[in-house]
Amino acid sequence: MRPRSPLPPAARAILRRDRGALARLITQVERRDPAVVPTLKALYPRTGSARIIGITGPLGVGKSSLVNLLLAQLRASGKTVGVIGVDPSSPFSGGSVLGDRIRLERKAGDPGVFIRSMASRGHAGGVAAATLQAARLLDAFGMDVVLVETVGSGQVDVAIRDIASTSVVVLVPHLGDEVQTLKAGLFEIADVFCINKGDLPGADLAAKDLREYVSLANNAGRWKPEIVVTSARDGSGVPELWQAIERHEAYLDRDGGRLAGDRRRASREIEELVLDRVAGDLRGALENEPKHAALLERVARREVDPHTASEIVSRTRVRRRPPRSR
Ligand SMILES: Nc1nc2c(ncn2[C@@H]2O[C@H](COP(=O)(O)OP(=O)(O)O)[C@@H](O)[C@H]2O)c(=O)[nH]1
Ligand SMILES: [Mg+2]
Repeated sequence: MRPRSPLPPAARAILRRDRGALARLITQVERRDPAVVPTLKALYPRTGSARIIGITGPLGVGKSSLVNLLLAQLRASGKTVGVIGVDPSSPFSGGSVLGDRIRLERKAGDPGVFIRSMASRGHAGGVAAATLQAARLLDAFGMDVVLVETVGSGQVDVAIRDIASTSVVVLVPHLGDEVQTLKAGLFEIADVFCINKGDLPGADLAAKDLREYVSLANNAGRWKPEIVVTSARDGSGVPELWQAIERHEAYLDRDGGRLAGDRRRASREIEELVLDRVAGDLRGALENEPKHAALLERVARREVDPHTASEIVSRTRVRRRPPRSR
């Protein structure tokens, strides 16, 4: 093995718990600045102790309100907490739909809390990747818990499984549109269902329906999603919500699920990174390499079809030149 190189200054700043450095690094991650990569590499071995909890579900169900209450409760029990809010953005305007920048007030000067709102512009995969790196920076920074609120954008919501060890799906009593959302894959990712706005009529019925739904699912021997009714208006059920999250976390530790989950997440992350790299390389090659220029020309002239061309390109790209020796 190579001797360990000294930590990059930005990585050292994170380990010193420098909040300014943390904010700057998250911005770099958000902009996909390649300069941040050595820091991310150096910090990776220092991560893995934070509990990363995803809070997801349709707009307006009370996710931000619940995050606020969970934050207060966790701080009261002495835990340090990072919060990441992923904003909804309109694919048409590229702007924020409701300007729903997370409405959380950090208790002035509390060093045990770091709140960050991330834009969700760009493709879902990119947003998820940036969110994962931001959560990991908060982990390296030393936060005990990282709460990640994702909003409304189905793909990002589902991608929370590739970021968080426990995913909470928040719903409200009158399931209408939410049923559609469930079909879109939210049901499969839930470790805990939270029926919020329990102060409104219908919460018990919704919980009962959901309980039936969960009991029908074929998950023998595996974790059965818990169902908790909360009201962010009066705070009821919030301690029970956290207990359900903790039970799931304990279950992961008991049955080797944490390592399995981390392995699955590693596979997804590496896949994304390799695809990014390959896509970049390939685009450059197709546009710049003379041998490909001739091929593109032939495809344009209908002498070769694009399928055959893709086979030719894949074959030549796989046989890579070995790295030059120094
Ligand atoms: N009645 C009631 N209203 C709530 C509750 N939780 C949140 N709300 C309200 O629902 C609206 C949306 O809440 P918000 O936390 O922003 O939802 P988010 O979009 O899921 O983050 C706000 O007006 C909240 O005051 C609740 O438990 N009961
Ligand atoms: Mg919100």
